[in-house]
Amino acid sequence: MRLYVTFTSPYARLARIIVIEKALEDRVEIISAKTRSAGSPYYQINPSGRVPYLVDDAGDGMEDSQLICAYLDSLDGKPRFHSASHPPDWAYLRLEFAARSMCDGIAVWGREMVRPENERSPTTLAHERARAQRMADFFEARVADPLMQGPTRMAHLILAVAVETARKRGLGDLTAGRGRLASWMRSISDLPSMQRTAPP
Ligand SMILES: N[C@@H](CCC(=O)N[C@@H](CS)C(=O)NCC(=O)O)C(=O)O
Repeated sequence: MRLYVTFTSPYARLARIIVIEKALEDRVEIISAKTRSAGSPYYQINPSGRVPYLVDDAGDGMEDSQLICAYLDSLDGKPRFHSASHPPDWAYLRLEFAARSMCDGIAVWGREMVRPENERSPTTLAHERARAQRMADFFEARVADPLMQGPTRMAHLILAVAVETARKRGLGDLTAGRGRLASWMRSISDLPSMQRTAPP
């Protein structure tokens, strides 16, 4: 299989984490894609131009970290980061999708920050800065929840990647003044899969 990534994308990082966690490194080749570039040869592979993008053993391509992580996690028939519980675990899913929402905002911030300074929107940056603070407060109040303390699931990985992306992209340390989130982050940031996928 081939996994197209950029090493700065938080979404591609989630897929790379699952590759490591599920011991798929021998089966998945990680390929650096040229995104956001007119005429990039990558557009012949994935017309949306986004990463992550996985081409499976049958040659079928799929995009979006949510689908790719679930697919990779399911390959051995023993998913660890996703549950197929019936009825769905709504309490857990609420946390996972809140973490995704936080990550989406931080990704918008990151995208804005890679633009030349005179092209950045102060309105967008202020909006995302405020959203990130609200979401950090939200998780400060919830990381003690058993759902955020138990075995690592996608919600944990997404929140940790979001907080680390914020720090890396100049949005600041969202754990500052948030002791519970800070100590929760320390434990997850120590995972070898988090350390090995840290953004450059
Ligand atoms: N919802 C998608 C988001 C993917 C995404 O936005 N990727 C960004 C990098 S963080 C990208 O490829 N941007 C290039 C572009 O928009 O052309 C996912 O979860 O995979």
